[in-house]
Amino acid sequence: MQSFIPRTKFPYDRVINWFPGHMAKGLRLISERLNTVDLVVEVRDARIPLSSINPNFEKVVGRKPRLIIYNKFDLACPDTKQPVMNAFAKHTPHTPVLFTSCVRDSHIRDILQYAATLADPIPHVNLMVVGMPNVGKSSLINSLRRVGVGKGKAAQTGAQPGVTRTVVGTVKVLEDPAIYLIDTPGVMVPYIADPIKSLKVAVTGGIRDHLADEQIMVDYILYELNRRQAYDYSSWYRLPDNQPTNDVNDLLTGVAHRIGAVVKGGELDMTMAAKFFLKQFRLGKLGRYTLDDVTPNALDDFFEQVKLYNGNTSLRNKSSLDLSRRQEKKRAKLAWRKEQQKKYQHGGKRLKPSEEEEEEK
Ligand SMILES: Nc1nc2c(ncn2[C@@H]2O[C@H](COP(=O)(O)OP(=O)(O)OP(=O)(O)O)[C@@H](O)[C@H]2O)c(=O)[nH]1
Ligand SMILES: [Mg+2]
Repeated sequence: MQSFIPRTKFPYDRVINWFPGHMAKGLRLISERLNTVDLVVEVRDARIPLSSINPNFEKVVGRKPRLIIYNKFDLACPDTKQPVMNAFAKHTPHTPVLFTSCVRDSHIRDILQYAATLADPIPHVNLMVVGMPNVGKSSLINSLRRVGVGKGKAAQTGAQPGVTRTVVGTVKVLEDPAIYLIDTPGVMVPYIADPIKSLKVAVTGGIRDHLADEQIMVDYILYELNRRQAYDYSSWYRLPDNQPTNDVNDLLTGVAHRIGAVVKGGELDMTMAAKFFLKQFRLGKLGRYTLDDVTPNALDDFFEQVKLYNGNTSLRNKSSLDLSRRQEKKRAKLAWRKEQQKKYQHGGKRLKPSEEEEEEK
């Protein structure tokens, strides 16, 4: 072990791009539905807090009040949260950021609580969930619905990206105040210029596996594990002398033997081994890892280069006078309904106005 020196670089120059038609259409529909939306919930992947930012959303939804959710935090390195929160507080102080995991009800309650605070000026809160593919948008909607109104799945989810193909909704996730959600298809950046960035998105499941070579993805994970001296894989997959390796073929040979991935003639099935290893990584079985550099300097550099929208779009700052006509209409309708209920109901019995007037006398 002492003599093992991990690779310090991962040379990779192929850009993996994926932007099928349903994404272009999805982005258009998101833009069209925006005027009925009070808050955009942009979901990102906590394992790649920078690489899962889609600059397209800045253009399309940037000027709407927005809540940023870093989901799948159960799979990311726990140390990711603080530096990322600090960087956002410094560079985009008007945009709230939460780290969540769909399986943690307390995280889900935090989102509901935040959305409920908006119900002060607005009677019905309409939320639209957007984000890159496979970050957990639909899972989040199902979790919000389960925790908020105790109801079952409303949105289809899946381990591969591209499950939600069109804009779907609205789904009620809270009764009082009334909160509704719209699900949208994951939208990829049409062209990712940085090859490593595209590889990170693929490794975390944002790009269809057949477009990114599984063995290269495993090689990249191996490189990242070694960099962190996370060498447990060498004993789990019984590598020679339990020694770590820089060679993906050594790793995949160990994995193939361990899971019995053998094809006709006794040859090892390296693709099956790569798929298995990738799945283990994505399920968090190898540990919690963040693939983007989240040191304060790297975060500052990122914010210098990429200008994220930082307008004060917070709904909390809006007085009722600032509300849109649609919201004012909703508010007036609700007030009218409440008034009618008070007027016509008495002890659960519906009274005619004249009867009630009689009583009032
Ligand atoms: N570990 C973990 N897995 C999650 C979490 N949220 C979602 N997932 C899993 O991630 C995968 C993708 O979830 P979806 O909800 O379908 O993702 P999506 O963003 O709607 O994906 P598209 O509709 O394809 O854009 C599923 O296998 C979920 O079970 C989370 O917080 N933690
Ligand atoms: Mg979905």
